[in-house]
Amino acid sequence: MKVAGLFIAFEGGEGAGKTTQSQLLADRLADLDVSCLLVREPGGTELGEYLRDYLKSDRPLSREAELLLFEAARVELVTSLILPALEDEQVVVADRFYGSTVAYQGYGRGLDLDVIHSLNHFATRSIAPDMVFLLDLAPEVGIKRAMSFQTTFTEGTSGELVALERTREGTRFEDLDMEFHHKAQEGFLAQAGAEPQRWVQVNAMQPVDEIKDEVWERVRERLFPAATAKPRTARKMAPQGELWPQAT
Ligand code: ATM
Repeated sequence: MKVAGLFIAFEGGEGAGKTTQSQLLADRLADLDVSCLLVREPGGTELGEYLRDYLKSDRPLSREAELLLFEAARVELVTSLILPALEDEQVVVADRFYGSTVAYQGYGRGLDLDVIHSLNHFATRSIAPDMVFLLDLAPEVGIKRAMSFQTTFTEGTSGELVALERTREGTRFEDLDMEFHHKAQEGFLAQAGAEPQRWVQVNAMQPVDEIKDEVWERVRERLFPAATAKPRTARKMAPQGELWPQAT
C-alpha cells in the first residue's frame, strides 16, 4: 500500500519497551503492506553498530566524546538510510532519535543544551520525526526490567539462581545512579511538554498490547486520515532556527 512517508520515533528510559513497540509497529505496517524501515539508535549502519558497541560498553569515554559519537552514529544513519527511505515515501520507525541525546547527554550528563541542539540539528540533516512516542516509566521500574533482560544466571550449589554476568551491552548507562536516570526522564518529559503536537506521552506501565493499540490509533490517524478530514500537512523539514524544536 502506498502512503506518504512518515517518520515515527520511540523515546523513553531503559526498559520502557521501545524496542518491542517499534517492532510491533513495523510488523503491523508490514501486515498492511506499507513499506517501512525500522532502525535503532545508535546503530543501523556499519559505523553505527560499531559505535554502539563502544558506547554501551564500560570502556573509557569522556562525556563530550560520548556526545559526539552518538551524533556521528546519527548522521550516518540519517544520510544512508532514513533520508532515502523518506524520499521514497516509506514509513520510518526509529527506536530512539535526538530526544535521547537531549535527555541523556543534556539533562543526564549536564552538557550544554544549546551545543546539543545545534549538533542534533547538524546530525539529523535538519529532519525531525513527525511523531515521537514517549514511553514513560519510573526509572526504578525500567532499570529493573532492563537489568533482568541482560543478566545471565547460573545455578548455585543449592539450586538457587546466581547472577553470573551481565552482557556487555548495557553497562555504561544502567550502572549510573538513579539521579542520572531521573534527570534523563525529566529531559524526556520537558521535550514532550514543549512540543505536544509532535510528542505523544504513553504510560509504559500498561500491558504491551494496550500500548500497541494506543500507538496504532495515533499512527493510523496520521497515515489514513478519514476522507473528510483535512489533508495531512507535509512532514516538517526544520530550517535553521525555525521549525526545529528549541532547546528545552
Ligand atoms: P538502548 O537503545 O538499547 O536502550 O541503548 C542505547 C543507550 O544509549 C541507552 N542507555 N540508557 N539508558 C541510551 C543511550 N543513548 C544516549 O545516551 N544518547 C543518545 O543520543 C542515544 C540515541 C542513546
